[in-house]
Amino acid sequence: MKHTTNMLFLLITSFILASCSSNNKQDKTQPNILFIMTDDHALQAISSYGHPISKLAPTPNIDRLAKEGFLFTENYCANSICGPSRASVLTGKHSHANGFMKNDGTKFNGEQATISNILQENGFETAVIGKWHLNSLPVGFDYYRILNDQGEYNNPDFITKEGTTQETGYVTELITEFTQDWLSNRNSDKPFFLMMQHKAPHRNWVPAEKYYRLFENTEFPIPDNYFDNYQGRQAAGGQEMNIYVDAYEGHDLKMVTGLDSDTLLYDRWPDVFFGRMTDEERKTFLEAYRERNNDYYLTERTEKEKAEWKLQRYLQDYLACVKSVDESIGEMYQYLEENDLLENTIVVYTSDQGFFLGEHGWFDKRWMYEESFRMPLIIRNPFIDKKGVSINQFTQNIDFAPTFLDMLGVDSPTDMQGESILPLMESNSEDVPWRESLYYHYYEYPGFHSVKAHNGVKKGHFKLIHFYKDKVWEMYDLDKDPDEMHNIYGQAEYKTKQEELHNELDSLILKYQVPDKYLH
Ligand code: SGN
Ligand code: CA
Repeated sequence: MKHTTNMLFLLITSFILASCSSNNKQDKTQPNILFIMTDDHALQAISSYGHPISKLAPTPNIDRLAKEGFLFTENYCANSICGPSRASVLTGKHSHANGFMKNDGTKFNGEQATISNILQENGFETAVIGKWHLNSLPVGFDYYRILNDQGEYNNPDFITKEGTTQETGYVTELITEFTQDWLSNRNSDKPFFLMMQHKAPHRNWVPAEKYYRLFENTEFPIPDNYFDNYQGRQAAGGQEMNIYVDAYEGHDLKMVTGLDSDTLLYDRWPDVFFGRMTDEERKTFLEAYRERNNDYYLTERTEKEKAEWKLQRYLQDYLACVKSVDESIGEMYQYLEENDLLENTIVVYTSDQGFFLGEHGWFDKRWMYEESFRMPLIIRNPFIDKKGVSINQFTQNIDFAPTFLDMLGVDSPTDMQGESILPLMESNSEDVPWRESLYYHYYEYPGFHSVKAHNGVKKGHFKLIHFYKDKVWEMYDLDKDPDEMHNIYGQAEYKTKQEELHNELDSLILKYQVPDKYLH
């Protein structure tokens, strides 16, 4: 009897001690997820992926997540554009199956089975902070503080359940601050699922004031295919996303009307850029860019040199935006550490799709070509005792929801089309039976940047793309042609491979039940 009383006393004391050791009352064996998604963050701009651009603009804080976790080297999106990618992340489904196929004003149906609805029903505290861009308000979230539509870099509006408020400051820093505020004030009896969604580095690439001049003396490498002539690739010839043709000189490239001018050249959307700054902020901005803008007019340049100048301006601003994102990741890491959350919070880093950093002459995304099809994915999972592991299997954003549910111990609905990638992390990934091909489908045409609708399959190092409205096919051998410059479709030597890819595409269309009306 005495023994039992002692045991009971011990148990109660250790329980009290455990719950007093931090202000975080939740059971430590129950994981939380911090899901961080940036907007348009190219793999080429994350040092862990090893691209030469990122050597000049390193991302040490994002890299630390990879060093302490898993780097997915072959992760892809299902439809390389904002709203559709976000809808796939939330639902675990391809665009046709979740109903959000284009960024054309479609309203996301938040009542369907989403990761937030499911986790909320299963006792998780759910929140989304930052970019949302699904045209309907978040459903299944206990808390939201989201940007309006694309959001603004300077002094942006945020929407909460209480209404819209204009905040003072730089968007990346505000999102970090609001995320930490939520964590500090959350119901800490429950585990959380928190989506922190940065606007940066989305167009028009406005850096934080302290970083306006960060890369002003950095010459980034010019891609070999910057002056692509799109030979053999009909659809690529018709796009409107060329840095030296289509980028707005004032809005995107921050160019002014002449020597010492304070007026931007064609400021396409003053409301979201200069219109958001105070007079003082505009002045500081113009001063920071003055020397470089004057140099544009003081130095004679050929058309080719002007195009190269524009690439440098684009990359300097884009990477300066990334610098703030990386800093934000460092601040979140520190917050988790200081608040005793690092060892029971799974941190996921990704972007809504890939992005072109001058390859083919382009900015933007949308294509099934590698730069925009690929998505960064890094997961730091303290519940698995492995560090610095690369996973090279084909994963996709439709896998995110089933993976998160699996990691949190919640069943996935059977109609989710993605697969949990947790087994790839737990076992030796090479030994796990896994998919050998990926399905892709982009719908938004006509639309911004004039990229024709297409679908396709990637299998091994081969890719088949169908621009189905024009009945045009493309095929690439990525081992021989990683930049996708040589369309080998119809070439005799690839006949067998081509047939194999056609069959694979047909079987994926069946597997994912893509309605016939979307294939013509
Ligand atoms: C805006 C951009 C486009 C971009 C789309 C979609 N123009 O329309 O360049 O492709 O958003 O971006 S802008 O001048 O208004 O920035 S997405 O991230 O929402 O998919
Ligand atoms: Ca995007």
